[in-house]
Amino acid sequence: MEKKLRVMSERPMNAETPTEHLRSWITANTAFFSRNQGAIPEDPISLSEWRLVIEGLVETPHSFDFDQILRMPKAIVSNTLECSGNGRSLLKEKASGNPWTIGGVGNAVWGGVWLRDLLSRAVLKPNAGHVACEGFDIPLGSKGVRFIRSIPVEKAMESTLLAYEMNGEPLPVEHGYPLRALALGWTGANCVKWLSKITVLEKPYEGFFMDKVYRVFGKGEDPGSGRVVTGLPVKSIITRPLMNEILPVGQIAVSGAAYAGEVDIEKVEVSVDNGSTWTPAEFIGPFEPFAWRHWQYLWEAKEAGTYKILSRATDSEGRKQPMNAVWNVLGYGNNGVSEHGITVQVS
Ligand SMILES: Nc1nc2c(c(=O)[nH]1)N[C@H]1C(S)=C(S)[C@@H](COP(=O)(O)O)O[C@H]1N2
Ligand SMILES: [Mo]
Repeated sequence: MEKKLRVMSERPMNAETPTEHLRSWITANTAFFSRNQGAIPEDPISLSEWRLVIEGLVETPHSFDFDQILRMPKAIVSNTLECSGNGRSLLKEKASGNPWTIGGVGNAVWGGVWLRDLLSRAVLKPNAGHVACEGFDIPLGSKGVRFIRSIPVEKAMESTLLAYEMNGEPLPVEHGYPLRALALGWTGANCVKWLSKITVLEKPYEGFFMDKVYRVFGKGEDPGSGRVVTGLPVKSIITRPLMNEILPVGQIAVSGAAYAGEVDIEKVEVSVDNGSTWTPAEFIGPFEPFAWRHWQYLWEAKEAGTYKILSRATDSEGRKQPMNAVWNVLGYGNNGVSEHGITVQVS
């Protein structure tokens, strides 16, 4: 594996995509960020040993082998995956966790099967309310807690893919080989890698990765009282120019990406005077549900000086990025305009 990433920790492996690699609409597998609570399996599991068990509140529990999955109707969808903590290090007040800048995000075209097709075969019982996904990665903590996350049954039946391909290649080991969940448009924490078991429950699964983390809560508050992270909030990032770049007077291409999870991006505006005036950017590249939209703004920089460039996205439900992010203890969901601004020198 030859990765082009900025490594934040080796064990577990947590690494972000360098900004230059966020400039293409598809993020190359070799440049895609990597976020892990446990150890990435050293070797790919043998497909003849692998099974996906479906149990709990279903009429007929199932154990699918990989061939059965491959024989099911295939779906190919784009999805921008972002870690809940992306942007954390840009918050004005420090929050604990991996110091992501903007690179805890990437966009890929995923091939796989709809979770609904598997759940329909097993037949949900009437009291089915949540669907818990379990990964077979080896826990690193002393308590040995496996990565298990549940999502509401509505999300599982509507728009959750189980992916075995990423950008036309078999799902890479570090991204969950042979099969991972993708709750489309929801934060990475809802997208369990190395899937081995799905348990249908009445209520949300209770466990460390549901109750202690991936919740939005303030100082002195009980983590379990916080809102569980789900859909991505509306956000934009600037990928060109780079922070502190020195540029000649003249036309400067400002570009980036904007995304809002399950919702489309309606508009992106750019300010080169730290928010006094705003000009619409133009969209470039593909427009697909659940995927980011790339944009650019051609700025005529007439005078030398120091400039703070900001971008601000609005989604199709009229929600705008806030000027400043709402702080929380674990620093989730930083979509602040100001936090994501970049400063350049024009000379
Ligand atoms: N089994 C398992 N799945 C997991 C994780 C994990 O540690 N173990 N991390 C989650 C988190 S927090 C994120 S952001 C995404 C990251 O996916 P990636 O490493 O493919 O980019 O995987 C999610 N799925
Ligand atoms: Mo994450």
